[in-house]
Amino acid sequence: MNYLISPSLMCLDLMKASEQIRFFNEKADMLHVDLMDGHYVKNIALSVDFVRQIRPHATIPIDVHMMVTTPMDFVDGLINAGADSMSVHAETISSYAFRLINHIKNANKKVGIILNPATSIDVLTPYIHLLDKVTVMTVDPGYAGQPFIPEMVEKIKALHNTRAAGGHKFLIEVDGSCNKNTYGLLLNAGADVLVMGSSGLLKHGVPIADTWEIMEADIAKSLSA
Ligand code: S6P
Ligand code: MG
Repeated sequence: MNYLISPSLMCLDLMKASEQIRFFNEKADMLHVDLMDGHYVKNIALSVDFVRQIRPHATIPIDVHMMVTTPMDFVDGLINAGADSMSVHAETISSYAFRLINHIKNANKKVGIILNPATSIDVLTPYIHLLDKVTVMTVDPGYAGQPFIPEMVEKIKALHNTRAAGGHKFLIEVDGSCNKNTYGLLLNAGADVLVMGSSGLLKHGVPIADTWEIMEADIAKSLSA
């Protein structure tokens, strides 16, 4: 089974950030950057300037997860900073969804929609044909290290079926608590991209090459079970 790995950079070990990003350039498929404004979620994480700083050092796509109340205020900054793709929470764009999606696409960037655990996949219907990626949050957004919400497995399956029925091409991504307890459930349900954070990959104090090897072995084991 094919899958893509997107390490969540808010979980980097900051004292080893450059070493870990160089490692991901060789091993991972994209870099997941959590942008938080302290308003949409009650936490503050990475920034437009963080994207600008890592851009010259990243050789794989930089994918930004925008946990902000007004995404339109940040999109041009991210485009200029060199982000390759941007995903926004469906609830934050209802008054300007098409303007925002088309603005990102017209800049030749990829666009995704993020669904909170409490948000139905039905919200995607008007613009589903325009999307490059849909992310199912398997934790409420805002923090790393939260418990997995098992109800999301059926949602991933439903999204997978909707994609097939409509002939769509978007990737299905999962963000939150991707680890040895959930890999099999998520990938068998239809996930293409795993966002890897504190529970499955970024363990401070353990060399990244070691945790990567463990992650790969755990995924292989859960797929063969
Ligand atoms: C959460 C954020 C995520 C976390 C990731 C961490 O709001 O969007 O990207 O960084 O969930 O993974 P874990 O394994 O700590 O849950
Ligand atoms: Mg995220």
